[in-house]
Amino acid sequence: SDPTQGFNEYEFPLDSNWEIPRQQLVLGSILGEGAFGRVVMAEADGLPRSPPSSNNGMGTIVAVKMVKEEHTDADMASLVREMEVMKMIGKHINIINLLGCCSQSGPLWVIVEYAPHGNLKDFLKQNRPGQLQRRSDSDGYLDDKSMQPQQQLGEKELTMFAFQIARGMEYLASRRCIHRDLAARNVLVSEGYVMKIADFGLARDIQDTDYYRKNTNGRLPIKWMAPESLQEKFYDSQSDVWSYGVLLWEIMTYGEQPYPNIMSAEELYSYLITGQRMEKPPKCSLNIYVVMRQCWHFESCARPTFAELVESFDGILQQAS
Ligand code: ACK
Repeated sequence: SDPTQGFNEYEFPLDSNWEIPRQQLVLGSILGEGAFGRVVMAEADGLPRSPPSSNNGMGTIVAVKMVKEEHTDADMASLVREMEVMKMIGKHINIINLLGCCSQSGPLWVIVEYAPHGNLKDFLKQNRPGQLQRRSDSDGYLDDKSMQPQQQLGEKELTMFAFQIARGMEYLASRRCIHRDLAARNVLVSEGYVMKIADFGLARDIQDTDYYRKNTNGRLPIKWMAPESLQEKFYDSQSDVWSYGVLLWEIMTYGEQPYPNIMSAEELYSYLITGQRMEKPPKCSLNIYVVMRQCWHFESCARPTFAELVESFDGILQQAS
């Protein structure tokens, strides 16, 4: 067999704005695997764009996206497209930013910011009030040392999370980027509990993707979809606003599963078209529930824009302080 298989399988044009010498990266453990690829933690030396706070003289911790050994050409095309979308969109504090890439003589590595606290859904579940926390660096055993006092995730913090995600989405929408899968599982929690929207550059081929199939957690992503996406596979920034409303509900319930009794897309659509919506979560203030309900207007033009959502949360946060 060809020894270069899976090594120099593809050739990419050199983009000197983003290319980083491969020797500057030391790959570590696998953070996760998706359908198309893999995300690996790595330590990087001398990244020009690394924030000083994350560089303690030992190199910057980054996340590296790559395809798996058993990938198809379509998987590789999707990763390249994701990288190109990230280059085009530019930087914002509330999105996972591209740091660089290794594209020459070897496998394609797309280097992005690392978010140490993982995805928002699990983060919320781990920080439910009145729950003993297990430190992420513990050895897997629950003992006194691995318990930490309850972190204060109150309404103020949750509202701040919602505000930051609205800002990230406002930026993406201003760059003409439609996310199509906005949910707490696709928001990552960075240092200082900064919210960062992930996977916004993923090519989602709406015709080919079977959104009605369960994801890896056995859950239906349809529960985040706007009625027009369910019915006509139509997506725009206003359908992202609907999903943002469901994400807001996830935040205010500390990561509960939306519509627990709904089992299919047909059932969900008839629930929504008859005007039914999820109730106000117990810990959610009325003004935030009003915003949630505005995001769930059946008519997409009646929903607020992300710019208006940023304004609303700005006001809510000022009232609270
Ligand atoms: O949801 P997770 O725990 O967080 O599992 C997925 C997995 O890798 C596959 O996407 C995690 N992941 C992805 N990007 C990053 C990142 N930049 N920082 C930390 N974890 C990440 C993600």
